[in-house]
Amino acid sequence: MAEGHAPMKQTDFLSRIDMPADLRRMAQQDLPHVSDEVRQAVIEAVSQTGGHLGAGLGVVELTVALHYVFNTPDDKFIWDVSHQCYPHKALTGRKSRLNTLRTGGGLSGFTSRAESEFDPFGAAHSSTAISAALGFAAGRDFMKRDNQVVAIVGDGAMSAGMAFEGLNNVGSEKRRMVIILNDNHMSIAPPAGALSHYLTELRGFMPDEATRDKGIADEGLPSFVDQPTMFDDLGVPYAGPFDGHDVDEMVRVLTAARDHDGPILLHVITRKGKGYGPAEASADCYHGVSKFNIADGKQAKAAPAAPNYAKVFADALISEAERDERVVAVSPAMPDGSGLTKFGEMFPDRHFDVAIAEQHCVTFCAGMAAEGMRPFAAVYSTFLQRGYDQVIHDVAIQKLPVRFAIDRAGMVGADGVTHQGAYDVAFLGCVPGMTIMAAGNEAELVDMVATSAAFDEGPIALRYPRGEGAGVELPKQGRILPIGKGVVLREGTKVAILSYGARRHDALAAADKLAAMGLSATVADARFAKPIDDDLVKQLATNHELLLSVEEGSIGGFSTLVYDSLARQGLDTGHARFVPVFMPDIFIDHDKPPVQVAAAGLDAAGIVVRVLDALGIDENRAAIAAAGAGAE
Ligand SMILES: Cc1ncc(C[n+]2csc(CCOP(=O)(O)OP(=O)(O)O)c2C)c(N)n1
Repeated sequence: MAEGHAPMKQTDFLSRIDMPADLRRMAQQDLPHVSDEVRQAVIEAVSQTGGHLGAGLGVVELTVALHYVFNTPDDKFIWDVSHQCYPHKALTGRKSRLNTLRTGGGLSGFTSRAESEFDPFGAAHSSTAISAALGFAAGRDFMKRDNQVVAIVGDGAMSAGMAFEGLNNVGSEKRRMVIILNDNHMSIAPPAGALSHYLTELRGFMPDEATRDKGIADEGLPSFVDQPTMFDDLGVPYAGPFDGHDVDEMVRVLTAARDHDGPILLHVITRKGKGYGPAEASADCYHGVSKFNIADGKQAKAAPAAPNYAKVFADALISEAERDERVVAVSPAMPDGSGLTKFGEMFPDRHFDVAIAEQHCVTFCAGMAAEGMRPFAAVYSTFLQRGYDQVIHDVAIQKLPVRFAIDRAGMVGADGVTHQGAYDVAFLGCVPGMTIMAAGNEAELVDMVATSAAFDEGPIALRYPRGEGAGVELPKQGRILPIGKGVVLREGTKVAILSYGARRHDALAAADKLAAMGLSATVADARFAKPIDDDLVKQLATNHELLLSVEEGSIGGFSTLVYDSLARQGLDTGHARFVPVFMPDIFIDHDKPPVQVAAAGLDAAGIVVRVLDALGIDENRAAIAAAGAGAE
């Protein structure tokens, strides 16, 4: 519950606000009440949908004050990561749809240009706001407009190289813009790195309320730090620290910042999860939650039917690390999500949380590999995109054995379009010398961890999806797989399905359905996209009428490598017709993962439909799809 106000009053203020202009007509003394009601609305909505809660609760007063002071949408707010934007959505015409957040067809969990003119820039990957805001400021100046631009950046996001690149440019460009450093002393996990220590020092300079009031009254944008900060030294004047939960203080400071000429950085101290007891009490401040019960904060999590892939990965890595002290694990700010917290507890000096720094993570691993270590870079597929040049330039060209453990590969569900793990096979597949594997199930993941630990010949990647495994038995110890070799799972005659990765169970289920229709299918698990198993491709292409590749990845990935194998071996004509099944070539929005998979035609029913289409068999496709959706 939001603090301080009885439920009766909850909608007295927010019900009068549809757009920020309505808020700006209110008296400043009403803003604490507005804040309480916004907080309550966010808690209620997220209790029904799940989503990012802690970050939004921490910026309620800041958001209310921002919309009170600035003239949105002419003035631009650029929310970094933008997982904290739910209060902003509540105040910008989307209040009635808050309970559709992150659900199919509902509001995005992030800012989205397509969704609202109050979202001038979309984000979900961190640390882009300063660069984008400077771009908006430069564009404004060229267009001779006079609107303000505000970047709101968390202390975690500030740890990334891109944030520093932006600051470096802001300090020399000197354009009129506001950077709000929203310091809640949390990333997803506790913040890592030296910047975090530095900010802790700055926070220590925050004086009491009376001194802050006097400083703001006297100077407008005072710095309470007793010497120039690193931001001042970079040419971006620093003001603060201020109390981000004091909405009056925020209004006064933001008004001064709005009228400031040139860049200014406001150091605003907030608390992640503020105003909701269970969030404040939890270690991760309810960064991301499932649906929950508001009264006690208990999250509705279905008991998992099988261990999730991240945990299986981490346990397998622990087992390798126990046998080999050269095995180390590196996570860019996602130790929990990657399952590595336990690894860190067991091997504190062999686990590195390098903060939100994927580029550094990759090159740091390259250095360790060059020195003879066996580093695992545990990075989500979507975030590895940021370390791509490092993969090529620092790792692959130098043939360094960095192990890329690529989690959340494939559909990610509610995080949606920005987080789909779609592209890794495509963007790694074109890099010379990469070895690329995908786990067909969690047992194969254990084998692939062992295989990569033992592989010193060059870079190697293993991809695995978000969520639960297929429920198969796990080996006690991983086996080292033969590099570049797939495996036939079931023999058939007419159709061959070559599965790459965790849609393997759908390929097998599709073969069952086809068998029931009198169509005999072979199913193979490719295991490797590169080097691809040419012999297996040849065998499947020459002994069947139809060859399907199945993968939960984008165009240009595994299917392209199968095409290439067929062409290189002269099998592209006069042999099996080739049907590539991959994710549709569109940006896929948020929804439940099974819905996304079915819509993409990657479930068993979708595979069957592709087979029937290719064979020209006129069956009732809708009925097949419906039966498939129920059965899988
Ligand atoms: C490039 C990138 N890497 C990792 C993430 C995952 N991630 C989402 S929010 C977050 C922490 C952000 O911390 P901070 O900026 O302090 O914001 P807070 O959640 O504390 O408000 C991380 C690591 C991401 N969104 N983008």
